[in-house]
Amino acid sequence: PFVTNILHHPVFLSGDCHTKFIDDTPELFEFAGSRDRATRLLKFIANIQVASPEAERRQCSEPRYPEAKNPLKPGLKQLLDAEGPDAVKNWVLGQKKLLIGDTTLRDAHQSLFSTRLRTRDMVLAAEGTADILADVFSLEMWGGATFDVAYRYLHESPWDRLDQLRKKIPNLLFQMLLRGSNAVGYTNYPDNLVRAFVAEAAKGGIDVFRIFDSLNWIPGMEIAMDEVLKQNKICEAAVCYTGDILDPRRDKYTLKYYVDFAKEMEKRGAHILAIKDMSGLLKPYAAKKLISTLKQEIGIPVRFHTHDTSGNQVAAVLMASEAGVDIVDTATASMSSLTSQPSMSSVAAALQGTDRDTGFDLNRLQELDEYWSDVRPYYEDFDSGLKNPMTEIYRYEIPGGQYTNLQPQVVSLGLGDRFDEVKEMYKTVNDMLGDLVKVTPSSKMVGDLAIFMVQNNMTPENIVQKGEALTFPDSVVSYFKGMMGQPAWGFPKDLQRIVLKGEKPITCRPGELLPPVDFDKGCAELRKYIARPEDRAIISWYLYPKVVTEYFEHAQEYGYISNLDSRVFFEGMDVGETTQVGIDNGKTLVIKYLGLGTANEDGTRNVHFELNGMRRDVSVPDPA
Ligand code: 3PY
Ligand code: ZN
Repeated sequence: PFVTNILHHPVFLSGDCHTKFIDDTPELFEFAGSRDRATRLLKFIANIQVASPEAERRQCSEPRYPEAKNPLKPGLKQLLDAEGPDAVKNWVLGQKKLLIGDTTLRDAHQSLFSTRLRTRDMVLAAEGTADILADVFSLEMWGGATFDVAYRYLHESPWDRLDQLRKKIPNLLFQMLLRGSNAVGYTNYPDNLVRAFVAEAAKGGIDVFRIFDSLNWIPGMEIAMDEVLKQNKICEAAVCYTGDILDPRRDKYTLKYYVDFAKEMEKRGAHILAIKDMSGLLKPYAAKKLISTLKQEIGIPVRFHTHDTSGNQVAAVLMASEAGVDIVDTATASMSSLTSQPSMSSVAAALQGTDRDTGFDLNRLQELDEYWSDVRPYYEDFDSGLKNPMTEIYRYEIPGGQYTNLQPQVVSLGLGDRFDEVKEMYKTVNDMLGDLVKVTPSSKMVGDLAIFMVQNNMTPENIVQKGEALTFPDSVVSYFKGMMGQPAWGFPKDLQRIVLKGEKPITCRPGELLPPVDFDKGCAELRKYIARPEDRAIISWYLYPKVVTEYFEHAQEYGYISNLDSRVFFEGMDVGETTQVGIDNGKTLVIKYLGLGTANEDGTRNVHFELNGMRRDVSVPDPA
């Protein structure tokens, strides 16, 4: 009813769409309450029950929750808010201990189970986290792939995640990963959209922005860095690490390359320089060399981010610590290691009694480890299942997050038995393109091209000839067009011609050509779904129009389901099982599942529940 209300409203039809219109037009809200929120929730559960009636549901016990035992003290968040980013930078430089960043709520689950961690499971541990991790440098809990995945697969708003965590964790610096002009997406966006996104994230509570470009192309970082500085937040500029500085045959990504980049970042006002080792390639002795050199060459704090795919990275962290690194990234032990970050407890234990002792209490860290080890089984279906460290990562150079996604992607294309070939082709493509930095989105492009070449039986020798007749994957076209920026050593010209099929590549910053987005237009579009689209919703819609539209459609159909227990969300309920769902105004719905009913002639099936003690049946389409 709302949709028709608004679309047929004369003011709307006149095209005059301002916030005022909604404020001035209360009749648009008549739909509110017309659809029963409980029924929508029951329908959501009923769909899961109907889709997997026989499935063996995983039994998970109630997690052991970490406790908040101490009154919260003002933390670095308060220092930043009161005195600004330079005060935080100087505080870091004055510390003797090794500072720790925690990635559990972002990179760890992105790299271990395809970014599926739900806000609810984060929030249930939030108060304990605020206490136990009171001395971390920052909590990485936003950005990267979490933005898209939250909307697309979890049907929840990443902004809501930010709000909920902020409320319960007022003391810690919140950090996000920002892909420069690609923001939290896979392609360059118009400058005004990148700026609006940064400003809104800052307003929502992000304090530290780790900014990188997927080709280490500095113009791709400019707009985002500039806006973070304008917002008076912490600008952590990242150089993506690839190759091997200790291998003289890898003569593109040398020590000098990284030092020059770091100096440029310092000159441009970065408060922190991050070495972003997304594939875990910075070996222990290389870490020592790189960090001791950087500490001599630049005056801002140096931070080390890595993935432990090879099993070598606790050692690399310790070498970095010896070399004077200021901050390292780790994850809670039960969310650490392999494609994720090294374990916080391991690093803390290794440094006990040294002059770089982190000060963390291992017993308290264990409370967090226990919680996350109890929660992980909910996500088993998305878990990569990797069992052992792999030094093959030094050959393939595949980022932690991509490694766990590549296999299911290859399987879904029916190439499951050719995964080894795809990995080998990933390396071949990298060599063919001139040795690239591979991180989202350039890594996705390399992966897409590798799969495409395996599918079409292509080799570097025949790709130009065979490629004449083929349409290349979108990411590959976008890359060769220059829409991901410029690779330091240029494009292979023959291949570029074949991929672009006559289209002209660009050589400038894509943001100079992309027309600014018109936020009023996005606002009008979203009013089909929500009465008062907030700026954040409009920004999200421009980043991911289709995904965000589907998110709002889902919300219209099923309501906001983010308070649903994760076991129910992923697995459904056993007959006789009860679950409680908090809705607004402090109300709780008590839902008991009674079982599947009969199939109806119209292709639906009845599903029986008890809602707050009263029998409620809903019918949903039956795929069987
Ligand atoms: C992302 O861009 O999401 C990454 O984690 C890159 O490492
Ligand atoms: Zn990472």
